[in-house]
Amino acid sequence: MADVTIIAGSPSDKDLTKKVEKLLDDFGVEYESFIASAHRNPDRVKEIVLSSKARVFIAIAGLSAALPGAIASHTIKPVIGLPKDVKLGGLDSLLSIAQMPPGVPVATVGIDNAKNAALLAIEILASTDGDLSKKLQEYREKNR
Ligand code: RP5
Repeated sequence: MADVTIIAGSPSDKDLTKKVEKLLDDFGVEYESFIASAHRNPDRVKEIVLSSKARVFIAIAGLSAALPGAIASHTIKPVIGLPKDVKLGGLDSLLSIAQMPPGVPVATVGIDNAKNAALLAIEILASTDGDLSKKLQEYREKNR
């Protein structure tokens, strides 16, 4: 069963999706990946979120980047937004993801920082998984 549900807003977000998947693979974390846009396929986004059994969502989006917030509107599970640089150096996407209305939070990582999106999801999972926690400690030590 997937512990992480990844949703990207467009096939053009594939580069970041692959980087997130690579790190989750390295840690042996199971995930499922979808492409669905908050603006182009809102019903599909809702369907994916409501049927997901994952414990955390990663949402990859550029431009107005409504996707992480749209996901958060349908779930109380943690949502990590990964802003993509499409225009304006990705600042549009970063601010859109960060500026959620009070009451519906979305976590965000740096622009194009797929590695941190995956690591933050892993940290959330590791808080209740001793083996994963150990792997994360080793990863940190290795990267000191
Ligand atoms: C966003 O618009 C997507 O997440 C993507 O980053 C950006 C451009 O989408 P395409 O026009 O390439 O489909 O919704």
